[in-house]
Amino acid sequence: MADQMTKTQVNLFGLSKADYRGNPSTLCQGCGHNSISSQIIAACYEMNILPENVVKFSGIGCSSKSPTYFLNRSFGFNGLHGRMPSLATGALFGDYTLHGIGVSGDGDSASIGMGQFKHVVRRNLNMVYIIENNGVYGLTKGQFSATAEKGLQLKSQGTNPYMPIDIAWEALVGNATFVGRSFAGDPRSALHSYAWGKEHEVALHELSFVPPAEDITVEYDEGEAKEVTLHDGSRIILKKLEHEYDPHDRTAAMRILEEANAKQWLITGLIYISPTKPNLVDLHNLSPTPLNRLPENRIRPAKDTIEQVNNLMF
Ligand SMILES: Cc1ncc(C[n+]2csc(CCOP(=O)(O)OP(=O)(O)O)c2C)c(N)n1
Ligand SMILES: [Mg+2]
Repeated sequence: MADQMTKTQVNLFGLSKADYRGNPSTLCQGCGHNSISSQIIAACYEMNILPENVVKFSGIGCSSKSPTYFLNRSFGFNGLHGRMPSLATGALFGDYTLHGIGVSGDGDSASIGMGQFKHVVRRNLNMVYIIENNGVYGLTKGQFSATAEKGLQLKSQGTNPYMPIDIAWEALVGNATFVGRSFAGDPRSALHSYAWGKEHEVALHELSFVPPAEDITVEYDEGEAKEVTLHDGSRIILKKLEHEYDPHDRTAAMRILEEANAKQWLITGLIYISPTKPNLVDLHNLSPTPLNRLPENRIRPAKDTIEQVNNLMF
């Protein structure tokens, strides 16, 4: 009996939570990026996703470093700054049977990588694209990013004079088929209770030379607006979508984001979903065998075809 009680819990694949972990995080303690990594570990374990069937992508930044801190047994590519979408497109064309998870930052996606972001959304690549938005270029010491609020004052940066880019809005306008937003410190953000989150928490962090900050956690209900003070002293107002909100209605989604911008709210919840639009793989009618598993003689064009192409007059 005692033996049974100490037995490690496993999922349908017989894997324990530890099988979904990565290396210990080197990010600052209390950083929201770590909470997101924890939730990715918990979600993949709970959803019985085989780590070997996952491919992780990222660009450059603290957030983009975080795939090292989850799913050690998965494939992973760390790309150039802002260029993760190209990398992901190539890799998932090569093998569309893999689950793609991309992790990027607001600098990586909304500043240098904005063009890439808009196109990967437009093409509806079959992946989950997470943007860990802290309003700054964290890795290079906290310059304002393109998502920083106008008028935001930071000791080291002065006042931000520019209008912010709303990434959820950009995704929606760009024809994304799934747009959701959460606050890293919302314990119920993963559709589970606070108790569940605590119980399933994964220690990602041990040591750091940056003074550790407390994790910011906030609990608020559907329809509720809640002000939160961040580590740098800045404040945001979170507003969770109402229970009655219909995420299938794109016009309503645009209206709510526009209203939120006027009221300076950060809307959280499932903003938009369109389950029926074809993704990139469907659009290109790829072969049932993933391209990376086709033998060379099936990939190479026939001799006649090559001759035809070579003889084409432009
Ligand atoms: C081409 C290029 N330009 C600039 C940099 C410097 N740089 C490294 S990370 C970064 C910003 C990262 O910001 P964000 O994506 O928000 O990540 P965070 O660290 O905030 O998570 C910049 C500008 C770089 N590595 N490569
Ligand atoms: Mg950032």
